[in-house]
Parts: sequence; structure tokens; C-alpha cells
Amino acid sequence: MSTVVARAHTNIALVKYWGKRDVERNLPATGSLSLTLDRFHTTTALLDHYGDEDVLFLDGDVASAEETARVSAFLDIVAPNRPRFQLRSNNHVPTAAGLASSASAFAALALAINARMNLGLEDRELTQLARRGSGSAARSIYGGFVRLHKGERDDGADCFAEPCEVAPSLDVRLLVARCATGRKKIGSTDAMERTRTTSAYYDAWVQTHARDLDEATEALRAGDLPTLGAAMERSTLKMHACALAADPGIWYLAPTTVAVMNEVRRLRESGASCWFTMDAGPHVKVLTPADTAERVAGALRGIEGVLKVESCATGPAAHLDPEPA
Ligand code: 2P0
Repeated sequence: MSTVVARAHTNIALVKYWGKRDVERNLPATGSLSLTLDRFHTTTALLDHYGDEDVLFLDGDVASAEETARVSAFLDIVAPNRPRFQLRSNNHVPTAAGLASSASAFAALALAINARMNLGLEDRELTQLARRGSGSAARSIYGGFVRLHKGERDDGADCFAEPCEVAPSLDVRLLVARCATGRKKIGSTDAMERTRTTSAYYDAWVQTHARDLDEATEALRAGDLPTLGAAMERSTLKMHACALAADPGIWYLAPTTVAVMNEVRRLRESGASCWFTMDAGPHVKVLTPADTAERVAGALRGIEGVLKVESCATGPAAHLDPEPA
């Protein structure tokens, strides 16, 4: 009958989510704050299909049984009596290497199923739906800077994302420095659970998180980039320290990652405004004002082992796409 195509852009957390308060409902133990990026996105087409099972194509290839099952389970939560679909998902994101392709993928899927089944969900409800697929996906429903509230309720009704208030003067870029090739060794869902259940620092991570989130939120409102950058670095270093202290320890940082972190600090000591953040992968994302982005990117490109540096601006909200996936 119909084909629905949705597009969602990926996001990078400045204040991180790491750990769940409810695994079944995928409720985060902390809030988070992110920037949706213009450069990386996922396009997902939902097509009618008359087989007994969903069929998922990822970047043109039939997906694994595990990947298909994850998507089918997500669609079943949303619409238990739905028909089966053929899904074509194309990632314009380096998959599973710490650039959060699951964020854009589940945000696009939430939008597509909402349209296809005429569910009539508003944006806030879409963030809650996307979160069931992947915690970070809640934030990719919106463009720009987005805050995900962890909520307190057991049913997750108060866990949702919303856009942040941002000072008009704030004009930033996020430089993505790719520091290694290949897929990550441990997925973030498993890594978060191991961290939560074994890391000696987990409670401290959760307890000190709100201060970083509130400071970053207020800094955005005030256009105070140094305060935002400091909260961002603090959050990523605490997240990685917490994962390092899991048993067995988890680390995503490669030698080149550390070289980039050192260079960012050196640049800052020499007067440049720039701050780093890393996710569940070796790449480093560097926040910097738009007017210094080229200079900072040039310095990062000069580091041995850095494969590519791409400059990202603020990306748009997830939307239905008239173009084929
Ligand atoms: C984040 N990450 O806030 C953090 C920082 C990675 C490091 O959210 O288990 O794929 O599907 O909810 O969203 C990546 O984890 O995890 C992530 P699930 P998700 O962006």
C-alpha cells in the first residue's frame, strides 16, 4: 500500500548517559545532554511486505537474525498487532564505532512506524518510543541541543527528551576526529550493564551526574562555552573512568584517542577554545566555536594516527523524507 521514509540525524552526548535504572523499559540511570549533528544520519524506509517475518536490509545487505530480532521486538512494543514489514535502513554514520548509529536508526524507525500505523504520537512521545530501541535515540528526535530527563517514575512516563534553550550567540562546531577503524569490541548496552553491576565507581558516577547536567544546561542558556566545555570533559572522563573500573575493565580509548585529548588540552593552554568528548569508541569529538573550527581541525589533522577530521554543525530534527532511502 504505502512506503514511509524517515530520516534522523545522529547525536553526540556532551553530558553522557551510561547505565540504566530499568533494563526492561530501557530507562537511564542519569539524564543526558546532546547535540544533533548535520553530517551523519540514517534513512529508514518501511515497506509493505506479505511474509510472516520482518525483513531488514542494512545498507543494502540482509541484516543478521539478531539485528532483525531487535528491530522486530521494538516494532512489537509499539504496535503489537502490526503487519510485517520490509525495512531498508541506510546508515550515513560509521556503524558501531562510537558514532551512535543506533541513535539515528531507532529515531528514524520510531518516526516511520508512527507515520505508517497512524499512531499520532507527538514529538515528546516519540522520544519515549525511540528510547525503547536505544537510550540515545530519544535525543535524535530533535535537532540542536537536546536534554533527556531520566525521570523518577517506574513506568518511565517522566523520562523524555526535549530541546534545550540556547543563547543565540552560541555558534559551535563539533569536530569528529576518527582515530581507528573497525567495530567496537563490546557494545554499549552490555558495557553499561557490566559497569553498573561491577564498577566500584558507578554510584559516584550516578550521584555526581546531575551537577554536570545542570551546569551544562545553564551554560547553554547563558552562552557560556567554557563552562559547557568543562562540564562536557568532566562527564566523558568520569564515564570512561567508571567503565575502566568495571570487572573486567572496559576501555574504548586507543593510543590516537589519547594523543588527540593531549592536543586539545595543549591547544587550550595556548588560548584556543576547544573541549573533547569520547563515546563507546576510539573517536574524539571536539567542541569549538565556529570561527575557530578550521584552525583546531587543522591541528587535529596533524596528529599521527588521526584518519579524518570532519566538522559538524547543528543538525535538524528527525523528519519524514520524500526521497527514497
Ligand atoms: C550517550 N552512549 O549518552 C552514551 C555515551 C555511548 C557513550 O548512549 O543500551 O546505544 O541502546 O540504550 O543508546 C550509547 O548507548 O545504549 C550511548 P542502549 P545506546 O550517547
